[in-house]
Amino acid sequence: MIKGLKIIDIKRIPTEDKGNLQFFEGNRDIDFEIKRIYYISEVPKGVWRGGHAHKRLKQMLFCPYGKVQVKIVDGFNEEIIVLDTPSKALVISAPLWRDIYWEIDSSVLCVAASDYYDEKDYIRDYEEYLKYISSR
Ligand code: T46
Repeated sequence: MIKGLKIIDIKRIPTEDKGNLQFFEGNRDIDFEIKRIYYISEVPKGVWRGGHAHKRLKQMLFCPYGKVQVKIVDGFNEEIIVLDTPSKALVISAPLWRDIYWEIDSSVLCVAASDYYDEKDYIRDYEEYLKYISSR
């Protein structure tokens, strides 16, 4: 797996005939404090989002409903992680380029992030990203 990526199992508490409750805690299940939660919904099947990297932000991505494909690139290697169960999460803790593909209509992508929104933390141009990682 590309350095800076980790897959984790989100804890699940089943209740007979009443579904599951799942949870994770910042600084316990993931190694950062959670300052922001955001989620992406109502995306039609076949759409790509993302197309950027973050310089410092750490994130945990999970898909409680539906199926998305997360394509991660570190400038040399590529890895595809499929999020298709509410129990699977992808933790990204390095400046990695990502593209996300919606495999099922209206899949919900949720993100727990280590910091507040800051557009200056984004690199949205791939050539600029390659320069950024080679200068580190
Ligand atoms: C990521 C992937 C998985 C805000 O104003 N506040 C926010 O907290 C966020 C996350 C976004 N925005 C604004 C910035 C743009 O004007 O919402 C607009 C759409 O954001 P963006 O084009 O970056 O959306 P995605 O789906 O390409 O990327 C998002 C996150 O931005 C990014 O951190 O890793 O989801």
